[in-house]
Amino acid sequence: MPLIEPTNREILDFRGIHLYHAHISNCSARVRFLLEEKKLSWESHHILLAKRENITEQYFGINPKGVVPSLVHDGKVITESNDILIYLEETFPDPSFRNVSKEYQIEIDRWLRISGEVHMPGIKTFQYYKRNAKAMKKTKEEVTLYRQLQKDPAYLAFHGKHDLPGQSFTAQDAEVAVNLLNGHFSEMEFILKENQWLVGNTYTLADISWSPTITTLKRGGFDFIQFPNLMAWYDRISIQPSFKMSVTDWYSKTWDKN
Ligand SMILES: N[C@@H](CCC(=O)N[C@@H](CS)C(=O)NCC(=O)O)C(=O)O
Repeated sequence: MPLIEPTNREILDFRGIHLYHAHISNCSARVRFLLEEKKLSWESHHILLAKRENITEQYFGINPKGVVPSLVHDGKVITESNDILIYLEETFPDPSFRNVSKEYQIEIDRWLRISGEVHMPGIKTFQYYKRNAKAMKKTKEEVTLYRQLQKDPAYLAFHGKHDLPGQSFTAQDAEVAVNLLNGHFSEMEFILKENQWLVGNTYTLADISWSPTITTLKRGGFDFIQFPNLMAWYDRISIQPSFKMSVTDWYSKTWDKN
């Protein structure tokens, strides 16, 4: 996993665990959830995406894609939520959520990779289509600043489809996203018919990574009717106090600035 060389040098002096995150963000939530499962203390740098607090030179100096989450640990920066899970697992292995056979570790890594791959074409596309509200649109000035700061072509293309009034993801985009996600949920449903957890019948990083995604999609009205075993798995995880504290409580918070 590549470490980021931050241009924002302020953070090099940070000691301990610092997390830049948003309250409603499945990528942020999976990291908060693992931190809670490992009982690690961390300092919160809460970013209000609706207020564009991520679209600043300072924040792009930490995360070159301008997205949350970003972890800073003793001055080292790690981005990409699933890479952060692996980093935390390797750095703080007790308790472990990947202490399984090599074969199962490969399977955990596959689920983490899929989680990363489907975020933009699946989850993010579905959510932006569903929440295509005026409030999410950027002003012309915000678009100009975003285009100056953002160097990643995939993010430029994604936000270019949505940012200004009159632009939006289409029902067809949403259908492609739903089909992509349903393909993975069908596989999970098949596994969870016979097993309690996604990999090796053991509670692992795969469960920790994917469960907050379900929270986000449920809030967006995603239809899970054909996946009863997946829902039972989600219920088993989401009733845990650690999940409530790190995921659902944050999702239900309101922020005066938001
Ligand atoms: N692949 C990245 C995706 C990060 C991402 O897109 N985060 C969203 C919130 S879940 C975000 O920051 N959105 C604001 C934006 O795209 O400008 C990860 O897993 O960390």
